Amino acid sequence: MAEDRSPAGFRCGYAAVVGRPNVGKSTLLNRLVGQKISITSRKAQTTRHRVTGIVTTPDAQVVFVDTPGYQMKHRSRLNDRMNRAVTQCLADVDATVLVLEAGRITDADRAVIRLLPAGARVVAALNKIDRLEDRDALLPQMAEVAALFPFAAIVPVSAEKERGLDALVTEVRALLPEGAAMFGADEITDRDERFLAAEFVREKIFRLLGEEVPYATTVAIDRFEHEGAMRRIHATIYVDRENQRAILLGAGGSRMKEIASTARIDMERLFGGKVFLEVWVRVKGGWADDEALLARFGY
Ligand SMILES: Nc1nc2c(ncn2[C@@H]2O[C@H](COP(=O)(O)OP(=O)(O)OP(=O)(O)O)[C@@H](O)[C@H]2O)c(=O)[nH]1
Ligand SMILES: [Mg+2]
Repeated sequence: MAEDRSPAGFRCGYAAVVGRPNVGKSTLLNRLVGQKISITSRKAQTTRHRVTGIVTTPDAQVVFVDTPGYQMKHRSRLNDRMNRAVTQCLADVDATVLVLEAGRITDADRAVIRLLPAGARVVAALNKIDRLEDRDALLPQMAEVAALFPFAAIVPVSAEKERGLDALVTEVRALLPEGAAMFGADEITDRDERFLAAEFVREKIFRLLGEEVPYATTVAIDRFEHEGAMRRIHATIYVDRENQRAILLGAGGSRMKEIASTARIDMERLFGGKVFLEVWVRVKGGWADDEALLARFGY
């Protein structure tokens, strides 16, 4: 008999994680995987790329695919690409996790539900239940959610407090086809270190700066070299306008130093080795609407 690495009844497949901006999709992905691979912040539209997080249990391998928050308020070529990434992902997966915020179902959530392909197998994750003051509010909310779409299951969770995550994986597993694992049990993402390094820098910009600059910013890795156990990484932050460059640098370059040092700590934790990180800032006007630049920046 041919050797099969997976026992009978093993299930494996892709599960999209979708929802409006800021509902906690990336936090959920990270907590499911147990490592930070997708960046998060309090600001909407932090995620711009498709990022997978692989969860392997004794009876399943779920490849969760984090996606940008779907939104229609702000228009740019970058936003169009992000929305397209969501619809494309929905068409490619075996199952979907629709993330909603407990206590706050909005028109933006309904817009995401309208994107779900007919016949899609969807689990609704009602996230941030730790914020609910009244536990009794949960049941009527689940009834409200159930009326929106024929969900396979509705699971209350708290990504941040890691509540309900096993139940969520169980419900998603039930929607996947039977089959052998596609990835090794120790693999956690299909993204490489270069991508993750750029993302960690971008996360610090989202966390440390105000409402304008993060959206005018992207990050490219110019150099990524191994020197023994050490990684030498050169990154460039591109901004839209000259005044944003000054804001990003801060007095005497202080803000830039904080961005670089906090990003480096994240890299060292995930990569498991020392990182030497240098970050520059350059102005590239109109990059978010320039197809050629977007392609160059990996969008
Ligand atoms: N209280 C609470 N906050 C949460 C929970 N999950 C996520 N958050 C917070 O919600 C905010 C948004 O989280 P993200 O994971 O970045 O949200 P997202 O849906 O990926 O957002 P976009 O990528 O911008 O679409 C962050 O401030 C998180 O800390 C939760 O279970 N409870
Ligand atoms: Mg996100």
